[in-house]
Amino acid sequence: MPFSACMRDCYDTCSMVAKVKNGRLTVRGNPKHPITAGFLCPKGALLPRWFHAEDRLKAPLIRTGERGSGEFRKTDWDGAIGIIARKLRETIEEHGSESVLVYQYAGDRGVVNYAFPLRLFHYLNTAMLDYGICDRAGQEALRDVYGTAIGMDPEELKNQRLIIYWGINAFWTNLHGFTFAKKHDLEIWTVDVVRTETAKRSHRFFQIKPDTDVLFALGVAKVIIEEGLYDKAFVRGNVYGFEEFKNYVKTLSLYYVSEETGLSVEEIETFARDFAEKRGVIHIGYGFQRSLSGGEAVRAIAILPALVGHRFGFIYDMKTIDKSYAEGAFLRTKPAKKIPQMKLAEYIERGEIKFLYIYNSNPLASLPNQNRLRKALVESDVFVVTHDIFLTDTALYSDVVLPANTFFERPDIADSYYHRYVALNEPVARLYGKSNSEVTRLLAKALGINNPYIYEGDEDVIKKVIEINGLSWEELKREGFVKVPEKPRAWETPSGEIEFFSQRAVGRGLNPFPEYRKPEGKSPLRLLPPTHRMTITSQYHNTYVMIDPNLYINPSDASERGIKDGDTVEVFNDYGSIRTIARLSDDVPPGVVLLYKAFWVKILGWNANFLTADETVEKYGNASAYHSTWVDVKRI
Ligand SMILES: Nc1nc2c(c(=O)[nH]1)N[C@H]1C(S)=C(S)[C@@H](COP(=O)(O)OP(=O)(O)OC[C@H]3O[C@@H](n4cnc5c(=O)[nH]c(N)nc54)[C@H](O)[C@@H]3O)O[C@H]1N2
Ligand SMILES: Nc1nc2c(c(=O)[nH]1)N[C@H]1C(S)=C(S)[C@@H](COP(=O)(O)OP(=O)(O)OC[C@H]3O[C@@H](n4cnc5c(=O)[nH]c(N)nc54)[C@H](O)[C@@H]3O)O[C@H]1N2
Ligand SMILES: [Mo]
Repeated sequence: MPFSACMRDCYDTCSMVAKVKNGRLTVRGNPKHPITAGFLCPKGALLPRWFHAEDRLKAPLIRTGERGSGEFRKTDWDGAIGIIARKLRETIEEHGSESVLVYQYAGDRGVVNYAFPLRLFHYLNTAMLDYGICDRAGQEALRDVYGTAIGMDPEELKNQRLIIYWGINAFWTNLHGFTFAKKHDLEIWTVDVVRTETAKRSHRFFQIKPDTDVLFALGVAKVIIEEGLYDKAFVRGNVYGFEEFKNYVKTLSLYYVSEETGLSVEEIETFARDFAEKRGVIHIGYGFQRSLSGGEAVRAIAILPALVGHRFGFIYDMKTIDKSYAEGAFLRTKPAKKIPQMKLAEYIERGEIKFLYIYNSNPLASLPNQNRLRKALVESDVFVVTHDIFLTDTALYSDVVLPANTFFERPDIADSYYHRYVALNEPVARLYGKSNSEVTRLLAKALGINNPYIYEGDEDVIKKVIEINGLSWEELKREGFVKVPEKPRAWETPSGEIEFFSQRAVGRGLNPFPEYRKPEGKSPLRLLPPTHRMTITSQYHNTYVMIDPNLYINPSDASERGIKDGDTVEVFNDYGSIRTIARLSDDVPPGVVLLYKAFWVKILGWNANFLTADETVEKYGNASAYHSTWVDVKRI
């Protein structure tokens, strides 16, 4: 049976076995894959529903009404590609190649389908995205301390005693990782603002106030150092700036840490003592670092595993294979103008983007401050092309919409940002639409481009990437996955050591040590917009429907506002306002409200991103700050 790889933007990158019988797709987890372990998450198990969805796009569309109106006419592929090619050529002639932007993200993580279209845009020397939506602040922070954001192979957890899920709802977002830790009998702790499903299944839960992680981690470090619990030989031989760091935390009062974080002094001390004794490993989440203090928090947390003698005692990112061949940046003849992903609206407002080609992403659901982005699109003359499987909100605001196929319909391979396996994906059927690479080739042909790289076949690209990385094609074909061996590596910092005193951070004008800033907002309640169990950002909202659009609020905040469970409420701030149902819950602490991630606006009429902050954290790569959002709520 053919192997599939779940291409979703998810830690687990599952290897699956798929088949189509009597026209219906069935999938199951590959039993041999050590992380997938023969089972799928609830979203994976429903993939056939997504694949067979009635509302999949079947023909290219040309917009006939206002942006967002949903008025389109159908056309054929030649017609649509012809229009796009003509417009692209005209735009480049009139405004230069840098007025063209390709906006893509991880809607499909296949090496070919993620990267191949970029070959065309590199060849045309267009502007490119500087990614900042997801994990950027943490990337920068870990580089400040270790010179890399690539941590431990999670399979090494077999030999560990304690895993801490710090700001990650692993039971929802990394189910196979969470199950692996359980299976190997690790002790599990969670640090989160919300009593999540992960927290409920952990041995210990540290419920922290938002944005105070920097202080908590520094407080823990202080106890470990001052009680002499750290690995002295390791620190002496491998840490840069330990004495200065020790002096830095000396002045920190644990009472202050307790007051700010909401954790008792005893909780901070027992965390420190048990963490040191059990030499804990920390899985640092992506969600919580999307805030104004996220980078500083990750820097502080990153210090803890090193104190107890781990060379790379964190899990954050994993880059096992070199995928640059698929992307083909070598086709450029001049350096790329980089546009920060979070500043899309600002660049459109300034008239710097005249042609926008979007694939693998749904920015009209996923970017913050939707009112601003939508207004910018409506008021500008930017020509927008969207290539997607569905008529998303982004598609509704586009001039041309192209139907995409799914990963069940084409070959590819995928790596994971969590584990060390590459998975094979073989096509099982063809229903509708074209792959990202097919569209690239059609467009190149219509533009009269002759460069052979842009016409390379998917299978050739896949085999070349496998070869470049020294992996076995035979093993991949036989098992459906192959493990990428880990090479010995050093810390890629200026000193070559783990930098508690970060020279790289100083180079960006930051304090050498992580700094705490009291979180402040204009409105009284902190809005958290985290992941939902049944979606991947906006994906599956239309197909799985089991979404939860309610506002979760602590009973004390609700009663202050006269709100009862089930009441309709307005949630508002300077960015916008939305209406939904309030649910009273002790899982969210006082002062905090929660709305799940980035659902389809065309279904709900709103989503959390009509409220989220579009500020960026400049010193951490213009990273997003979704979690630094404040709102108020009233009953209506
Ligand atoms: N089911 C599902 N899985 C997914 C996704 C999805 O949408 N749904 N999305 C995928 C993507 S794109 C990503 S990036 C990952 C994200 O994976 P996670 O990092 O697990 O995602 P989030 O739910 O955004 O954030 C994790 C937690 O951070 C907590 N948090 C918020 N503020 C703070 C804080 O100040 N301190 C602390 N300690 N915690 C805080 C939130 O309460 C939340 O429980 O998941 C991937 N997997
Ligand atoms: N409120 C709030 N907003 C958030 C976040 C949050 O925590 N809260 N998290 C942020 C994070 S971490 C991330 S990573 C971003 C993600 O934001 P996006 O990149 O916009 O992610 P998705 O919503 O998954 O959209 C992916 C789109 O790609 C399409 N697609 C899937 N496969 C293919 C394919 O093979 N070809 C083509 N052409 N299209 C395909 C899907 O149908 C879908 O419409 O969202 C961010 N937005
Ligand atoms: Mo993400």
